[in-house]
Amino acid sequence: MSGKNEALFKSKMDSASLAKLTGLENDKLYDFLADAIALCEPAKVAVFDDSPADHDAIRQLAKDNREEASLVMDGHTIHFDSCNDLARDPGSTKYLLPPGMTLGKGLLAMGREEGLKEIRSYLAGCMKGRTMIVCFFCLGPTGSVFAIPCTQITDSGYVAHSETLLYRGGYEQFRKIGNSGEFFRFLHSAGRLGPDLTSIDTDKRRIYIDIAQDMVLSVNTQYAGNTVGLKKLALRLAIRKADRDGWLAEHMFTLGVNGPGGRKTYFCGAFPSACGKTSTAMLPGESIVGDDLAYFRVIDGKFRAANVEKGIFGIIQDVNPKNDPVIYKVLTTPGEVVFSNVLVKDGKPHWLGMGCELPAEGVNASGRWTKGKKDAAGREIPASDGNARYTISLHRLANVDAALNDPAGVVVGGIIYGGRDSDTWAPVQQSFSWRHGIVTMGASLESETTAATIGQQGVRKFNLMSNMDFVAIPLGKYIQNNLDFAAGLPKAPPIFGVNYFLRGADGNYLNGMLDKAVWVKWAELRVHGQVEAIKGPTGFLPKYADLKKLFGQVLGKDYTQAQYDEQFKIRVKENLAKLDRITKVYQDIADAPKAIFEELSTQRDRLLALQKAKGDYVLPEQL
Ligand code: SPV
Ligand code: MN
Repeated sequence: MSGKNEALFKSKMDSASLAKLTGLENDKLYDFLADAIALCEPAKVAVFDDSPADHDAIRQLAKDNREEASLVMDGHTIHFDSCNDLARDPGSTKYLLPPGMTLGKGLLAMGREEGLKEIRSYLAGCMKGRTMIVCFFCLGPTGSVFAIPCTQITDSGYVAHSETLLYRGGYEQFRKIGNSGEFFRFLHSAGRLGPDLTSIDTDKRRIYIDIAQDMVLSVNTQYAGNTVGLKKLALRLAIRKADRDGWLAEHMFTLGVNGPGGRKTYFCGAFPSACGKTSTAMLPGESIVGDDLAYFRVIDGKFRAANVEKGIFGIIQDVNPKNDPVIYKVLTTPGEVVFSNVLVKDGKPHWLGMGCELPAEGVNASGRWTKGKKDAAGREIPASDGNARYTISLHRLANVDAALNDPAGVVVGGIIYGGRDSDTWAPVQQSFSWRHGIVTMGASLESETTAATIGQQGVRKFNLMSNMDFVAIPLGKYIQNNLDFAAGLPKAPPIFGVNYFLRGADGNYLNGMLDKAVWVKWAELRVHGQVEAIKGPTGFLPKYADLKKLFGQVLGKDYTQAQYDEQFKIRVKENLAKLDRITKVYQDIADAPKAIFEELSTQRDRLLALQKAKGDYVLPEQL
């Protein structure tokens, strides 16, 4: 450590913190910290390692800072964000580009120098009178080929506490990398705080990704998606690192599906929000490895995935004993849970869709709340926010998979891409090949955004592999990396497309909430070649008899031919319209791989041929 850094650190920290820092022998880290101290001017600096005592101290700090308050149940705390700060802010999240570099269409970026100047002006002096927290976490299982050590500097005990729940400790990992290894750096400040301890200057909220330095700076915000460095901020850096090193960083869950004879097959799945991602990852009777982020690597010729995280930052709305019994139990029993932006009454958390009547008053992100309270724009404020969340560690769940921390990750048997439309995609189908799946499923994901009024079509939003907000390299390159990833493998995992949201002529959903359990079991059998399928124009479709059997086995439900026909009939016209929309998207992307246009065009040929022969709506039996 340089004498200058040492003197600065000594002036700000106690001997225990200094010893932890000295133990790391990492000059790049010391320079990062010294710069952060000089810029943010904290009253003191506290360094935390992976020990339970230090994690207790972080938990306590979140309470001492009054960013979290204890609820009546042991281990439960509540955190509120500002009313203007309840979700990720893609509009204020930008890549900082060195001179001469471009990322292409669809990625928000600005010049590095200009961006650093702006955000550093907001960070200047922001921690006066506060404690700067310095902690270390690891993306992926520690000691594994997936592991990326990270350091988080923040003035928020809530951010650090969330990270202790969501990520594996990284202090020991830092010791291992010494002076030479790569690591990601995150500097965050909540900025000026109001009397309720929430960020005031949310109009100056900035999340800037300094890609040249593997560093993210974030200020004037508290919402975890903007502040917890290892979550979506690190995903952007990881996508760049994966591009450099030849692997993939994906916005995917990892699920273990139990097959016949005690076999377990792992699936990774990408779904835009509100398309059924968590409920698929938490399917009853299966096991969860992760609900949000996966790294893919080929190891010894096998396609393997690891959960980047070890916890869940999940949407709480509609978690109830009927639909999510496992999560509900964790949220209603003693043990560590951070609730955010729910309604609190008498020290208890309440949220929309929890399965019981909510109190008519209490405290929520808007402050004291009574039913009917309106916001500044005159809109009624709901009891709890639609993006209110819970933060827990995965080990609390009864269905956590034993391989969660396996340094080799799990072998991926299949990939699932889940969209949301009322009238186009079949409930489940399998692609013809890796390339066909990547292009017509992953790179064609759309989700209807409106709470579709009966009969009316929702507004469809394109979301490339559900990773659109996080792709940090040109979009075409990202797709090409996906296409190439499985190319050298003896057997690429089959790719499945699912859609849980088809509606009938009466506007009602054609499927029950739990039918996805059947689709996943069918996919499991397909991975092992144990059921046949019907070749349609957009993929392999299940046979009625196989689904009928699975509905009986998995859900104890009957499944009629009429239901099957309505759900799986090929909607030729709507599929052609979708192809038009997607083709248009890619015509606008300068580096879109040729494979995209080839796959989309052959899919169109197949659909047109079918339309000519059999019309706009065709039953699988007619193929
Ligand atoms: C998502 O929005 O995809 C999340 C939550 O998983 S956030 O941390 O906000 O990204
Ligand atoms: Mn996510």
